Amino acid sequence: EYNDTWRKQVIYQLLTDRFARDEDDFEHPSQGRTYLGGTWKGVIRKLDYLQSLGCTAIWISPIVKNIEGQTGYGEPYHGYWTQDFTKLNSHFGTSEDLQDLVNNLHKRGMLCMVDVVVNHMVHPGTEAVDYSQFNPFNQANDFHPWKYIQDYNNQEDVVTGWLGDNCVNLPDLKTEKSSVRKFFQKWISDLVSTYKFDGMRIDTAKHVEKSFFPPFVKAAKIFTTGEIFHGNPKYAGAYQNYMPSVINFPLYYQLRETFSSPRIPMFEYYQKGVLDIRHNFRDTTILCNFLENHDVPRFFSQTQDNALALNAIAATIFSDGIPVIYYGQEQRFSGGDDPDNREGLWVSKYDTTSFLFECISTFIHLRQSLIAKDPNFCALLSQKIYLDKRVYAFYRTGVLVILCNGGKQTRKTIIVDTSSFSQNPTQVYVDAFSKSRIQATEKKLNITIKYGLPMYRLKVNNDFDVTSSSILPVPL
Ligand code: ABC
Ligand code: CA
Repeated sequence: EYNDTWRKQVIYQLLTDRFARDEDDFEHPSQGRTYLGGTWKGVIRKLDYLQSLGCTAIWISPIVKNIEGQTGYGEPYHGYWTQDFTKLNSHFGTSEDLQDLVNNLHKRGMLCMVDVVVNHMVHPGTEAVDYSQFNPFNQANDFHPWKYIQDYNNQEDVVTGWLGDNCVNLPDLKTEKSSVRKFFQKWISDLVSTYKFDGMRIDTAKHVEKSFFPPFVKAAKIFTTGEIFHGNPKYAGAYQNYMPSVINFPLYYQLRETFSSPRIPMFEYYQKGVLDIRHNFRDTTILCNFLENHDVPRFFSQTQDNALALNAIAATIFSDGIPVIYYGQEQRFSGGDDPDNREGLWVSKYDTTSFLFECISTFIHLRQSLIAKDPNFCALLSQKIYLDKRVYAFYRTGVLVILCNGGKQTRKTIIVDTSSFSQNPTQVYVDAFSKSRIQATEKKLNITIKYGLPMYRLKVNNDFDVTSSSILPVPL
């Protein structure tokens, strides 16, 4: 079943235009609101890079033809401004290039998730929309009347209103109309058979009525996760009755508040970031967990502390659910709001020895070795083993994850009672980074938190092999 396959993945979210060009030119411009030349061929060239990071799936930008030319918000280098659903975005390459990309991924045992936009098309400016330029929805009565969303607390308004503003507005499709739905069902089914996609991310999903999704997901026959951009777990959780997975915005907001500012107490993180989410979603093991994406300021635009960042990243990689790494996170990018958070990755020279790259790679390989040892890892929820104002520690099938939001100054020792997860009263544990060992005495484990870092104490059975090199001492 494809949901089980996806639970084991680590997804790398990339913006096709910003990830890699046909040829490397590290001096090429890397900022702004215009196409900068990233392509599907470019992605193929960097699959080794992704594999050394440990990611096993990629999420690419929407692939269909967008409008051409400048608007008040630049060009659609991000791919979200559809003009023609039946053609590809030629800036990203040809149909063959896209097929090559998916084939190359599959050869490596990797998966491809495509971003799809069904909520709207695009229209720049304030004059009347010329619907005839759209394909196939080329008449006004395929769209809701032009009226911007005014009240985000009114779901009817959120679903039928238009996104955007007078600079660039997004004509809202009548997704409730049966001809529109029929088109999309056939469209997605054809896309999947032509390009062999393994998953899709549905853009603006909270702006489409829920009843649209079950037949759409069914027609696609692939893993589906929806963008429900909302911090409330009850609101977002409701969507899991209509599609298998959603992007975990409730966790995102808690991570930012816990590890950035105002740094809420860990008690609150445990309640809101763990328990409330479990309470409101039918299955947390398939949510897509992230710390950054293309719509929010990067973590390092708000916080400089590497220790806090590593803790937050560890939370996305080891909490219930599927980790998503946003391209550039591994290079410690620090752009703020859109478009600054969409830097060309080439400025990093694709360095696989940078500090964050090695840390993230270590986390990911650790997760994968845990899954390899025990296939139940993905299905089993984490279990609280310690909680105080600055530390929340949990156990999950072979690993102890100690999250601390005290920052890099923190040095403290906690005592963990091992009886709830280990039968062996003198079990030995090894740290994932330093490889140093500690041993429980009478089911009690003393764990020293140094520099506020998350320390991974693993059960040693044979020997635990973490592929990446040891990276301490850490530049804090
Ligand atoms: C362009 C410019 C921007 C400019 C903007 C007005 O217009 O680039 O600089 O600020 C694409 C492009 C964007 C472009 C837009 C609009 O199109 O990528 O660059 O912005 O032309 C998805 C995609 C996104 C994409 C689109 C459109 C949708 O991921 O990349 O944008 O296809 C809303 C939508 C969400 C959408 C997001 C950008 O806007 O719901 O689907 N993302 C609140 C609302 C959200 C809202 C969010 C951001 O703010 O609830 O609905 O997202 O505006 C918490 C609450 C949250 C709240 C936050 C702010 O606070 O719990 O609910 O979120 O406490
Ligand atoms: Ca809509």
